[in-house]
Amino acid sequence: MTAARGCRGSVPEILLCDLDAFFASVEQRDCPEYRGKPVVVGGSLSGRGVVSTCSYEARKFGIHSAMPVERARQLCPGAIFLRGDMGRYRSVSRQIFAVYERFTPEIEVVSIDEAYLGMVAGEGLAAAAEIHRAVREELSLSVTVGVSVNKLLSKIASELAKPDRIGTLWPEEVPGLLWPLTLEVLPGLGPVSVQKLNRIGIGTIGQLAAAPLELLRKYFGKSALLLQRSARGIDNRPLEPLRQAKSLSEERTFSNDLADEEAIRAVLISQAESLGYRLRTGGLRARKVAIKLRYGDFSTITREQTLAAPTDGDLLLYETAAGLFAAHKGRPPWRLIGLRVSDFSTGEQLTLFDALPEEKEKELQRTRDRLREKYGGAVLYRARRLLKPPRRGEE
Ligand code: TTP
Ligand code: MG
Repeated sequence: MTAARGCRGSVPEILLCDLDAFFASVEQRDCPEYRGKPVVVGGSLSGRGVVSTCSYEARKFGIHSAMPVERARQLCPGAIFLRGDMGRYRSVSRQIFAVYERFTPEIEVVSIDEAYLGMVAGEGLAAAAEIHRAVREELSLSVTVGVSVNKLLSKIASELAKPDRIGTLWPEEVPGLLWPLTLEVLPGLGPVSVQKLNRIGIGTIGQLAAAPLELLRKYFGKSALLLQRSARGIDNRPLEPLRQAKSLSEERTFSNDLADEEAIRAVLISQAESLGYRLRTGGLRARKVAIKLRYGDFSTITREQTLAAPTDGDLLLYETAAGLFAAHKGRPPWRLIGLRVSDFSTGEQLTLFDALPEEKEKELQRTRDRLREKYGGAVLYRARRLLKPPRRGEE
């Protein structure tokens, strides 16, 4: 790790900061009697639904995100089951991002508890230690920080270091540390791709790095090069602080074609919630909303609508998207659905990670509740399951 430090010299560094068992840790922090115990957050009053997350104590019983709550109850009947409080988690999230802001203006928000931070060459590790300490001392939470020179390696470094530690994975360590590991460690590689690779005799990241590109092309087409590059630790994606983004999007390819309109709407709800959240944390509003739809025969369309006024509200984003879907849905099945927002304005917006006024927080809560009432809690849980298969299951 130290040998090649000098060579790295002028290469900027990137941190990936990811809170440990985020929702569950907030619960344990705020309720001392939950500390040291298996805590499961998720589900609904009726006891159905899926696990959003659980404490590391609960993970020992085999419980994990996206697992049906009923199954979690079977695995650990004595666990503490909580429905969770998104308003509180969002406000803690803003406090965490406010800590990050003290270290760098270059922040790419990935999710409610995860962000990439751009650092000057040679400063990543020291900043990581400071951030780890500040989050612990000021917010009583534990964050894992991955440090490297690109997003991919920082992300892997943090996954390998979890929980509550700082991990590094420098490019020169890739052959020794990364190559012996199995494919699941590569972010973004889902179970279907892993199986495909296993079938052609590729079981480790090193084998993927060394495989003939032609062979990979046969199975992965245009993605082959990207796949092999990631196995070699190469990642040229720039850091994208929200303010510079021209558009934000989410899309989901289905491993099996979907013929169920309700499931498509469920995915759109989830995408609208996520994009709405990203807009709000960045103090942005979007005037244009577009959907991308791929039909059974692989033909793909995008359809856009311009709103009367820019918005950062989940409900309007969802309703616009659902309207576009209804108008252009054609015949089932569908292979992909995506949602994109663009044409941003900042107007009277908050600065990055300023606290939302209480009224605004309440309004958001009402919107979420309305969505749930209108479309049913189950539909939202279903969306989560479609969007987030257990852990790194994105395909
Ligand atoms: P993650 O960072 O994926 O998970 P985590 O913070 O609970 O655990 P760790 O990072 O230590 O592995 O997700 C952050 C939060 O997002 C999580 O606390 C709850 C929420 N979430 C869901 O609601 N559904 C999900 O399927 C996942 C994975 C997370
Ligand atoms: Mg986390």
